[in-house]
Amino acid sequence: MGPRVARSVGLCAVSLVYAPLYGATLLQNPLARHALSLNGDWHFIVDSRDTGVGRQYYRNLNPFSSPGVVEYNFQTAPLLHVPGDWNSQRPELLLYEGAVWYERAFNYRLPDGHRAFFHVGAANYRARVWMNGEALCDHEGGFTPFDCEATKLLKNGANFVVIVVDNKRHADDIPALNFDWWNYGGLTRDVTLIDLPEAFVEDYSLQLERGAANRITGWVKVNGASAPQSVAVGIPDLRVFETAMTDAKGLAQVAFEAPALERWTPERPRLYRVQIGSGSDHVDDQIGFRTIEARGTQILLNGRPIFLRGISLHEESPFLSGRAHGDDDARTLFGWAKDLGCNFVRLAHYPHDEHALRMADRLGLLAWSEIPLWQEIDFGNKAVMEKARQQLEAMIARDRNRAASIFWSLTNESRATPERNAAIHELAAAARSLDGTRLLTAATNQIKRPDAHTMVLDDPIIADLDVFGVNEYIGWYQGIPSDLDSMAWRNTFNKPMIVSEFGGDARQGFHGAREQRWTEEYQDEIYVHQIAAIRKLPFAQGLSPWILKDFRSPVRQLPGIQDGFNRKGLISDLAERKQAFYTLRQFYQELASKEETGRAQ
Ligand code: GCB
Repeated sequence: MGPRVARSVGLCAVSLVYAPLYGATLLQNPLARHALSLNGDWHFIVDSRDTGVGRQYYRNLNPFSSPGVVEYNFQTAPLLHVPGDWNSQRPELLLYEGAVWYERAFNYRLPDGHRAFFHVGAANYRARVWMNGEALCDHEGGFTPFDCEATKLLKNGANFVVIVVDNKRHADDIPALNFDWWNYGGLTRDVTLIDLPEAFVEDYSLQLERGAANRITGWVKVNGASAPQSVAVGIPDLRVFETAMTDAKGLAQVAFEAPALERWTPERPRLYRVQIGSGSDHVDDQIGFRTIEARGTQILLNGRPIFLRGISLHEESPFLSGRAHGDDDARTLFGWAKDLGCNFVRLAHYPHDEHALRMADRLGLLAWSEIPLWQEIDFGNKAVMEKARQQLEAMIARDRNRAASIFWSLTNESRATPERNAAIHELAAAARSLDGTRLLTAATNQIKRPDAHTMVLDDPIIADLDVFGVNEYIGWYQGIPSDLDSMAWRNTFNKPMIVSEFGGDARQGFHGAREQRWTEEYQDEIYVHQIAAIRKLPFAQGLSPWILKDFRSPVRQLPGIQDGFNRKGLISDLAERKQAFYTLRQFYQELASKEETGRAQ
């Protein structure tokens, strides 16, 4: 569906109405497709008064050769690099929240009978696209990809594309008005133009069946075929070559044994080259196979109990404090996590870049992915929950072939209202119907404190989850670190728990007594007591303290300490390690060597 755009030229501000993408095409594995990369420099115009639609910026007119008054000119406008947020590229845009128009010209020739899809890895928060001056598509949601078929709007030869990206916050958005991270705007992930034959492999899912050592099941979806198609799935290293026929919906089911399969683990993250084809279309992927289950209070990877030695992280670049993207940022951030001794990362608080999940696959890091249902969301509002469903669906669809992805997380620290409980119940059902092979989780801080020494973990949404995360800030927002020593934790559900957040702010290089807040010593003291408490909890199956690296946040303004950064990082924004990094590392090294000994026995 095209955007509804007012056509009058003028100064009037036009507020954008966005059509839902739900049910639209979402290409599996866009990174492996034959594509023209549109990454690079784009011209931009800041539109703080929303006049660009009225002034028809999307037509990309030349003010010196067009009739009438044209008060813009992309050709002489400054440049922004894509992928990348605008905030960290231009000092004057550091705090900007509003619309920015992007324009880029390119040469193109689509082979006869082929189809072209305009792919955007992410645009925060709303985006509307015009191809050669014609409306192409809209998207809402700052961290999920979208693909718009542009076949009919493309020309052989010179083309141009215009996109307006708008990161204004609204109460009925996801996330909503307030959140503790930087609202980086722009085309923050890859932009490509993908060339596909008339009928092509749109999507596929291949998973190791639970409880089975080497049975792989899944499906392949073909788009654009008028009759049933044969699809082929090959895994050369396993001597697998299977074929199946598509049904009326274009879906072909596959199931086969792979006797020689080596299962993916964090220690040996074995990925197989998987070839999927139908007709003239072929796509290659790198897929690892493993199972993940929850049984009682345990988490089982490939049938064996695993303890998740984790860390939380925002998708913020390691050295520049802008939005991270691509392989290099992921390799650096995850490299730090590996150095800390992690086998697990909590990717907070929104779906991270596809490159990051693929890097986690390669490096052997299990991953928790979440949608940004962060704290105050309008759970009673059906339109908002429809957006939540779309973001959940896009996250699962994109990453369902990643061995690293083990958790879909539904919310972070939302209040336990009846509306929220009902909404999460529905989202959990939706997630299970989209992917029955992963575990559902959420991070809750709805903890009852009947007395100073007891925490009751009974958030009603835990009933809908397989594993629950608890965010608790004892020693920082509540009490002092030694309060943890005598704390009783009551798990009212017979389910595994992860301490999904704990921590405290420390300015790297600021030293003092262990009782003095904001020092590295105080942060370390929190870690010492938290680790001691977690050691005693039989149902704790992991932790992902808050957080790997200091990150920009507009609500952290303590001068000389925070200066616009949340300082709960184990590593500063300038990549310097704090004391607590080494305390956590020591704990993780001890756990890893015990695990190693256990495996050897
Ligand atoms: C939390 C939130 C996280 C914040 C953190 C903090 O509980 O989940 O987004 O950044 O606390 O530092 O307060």
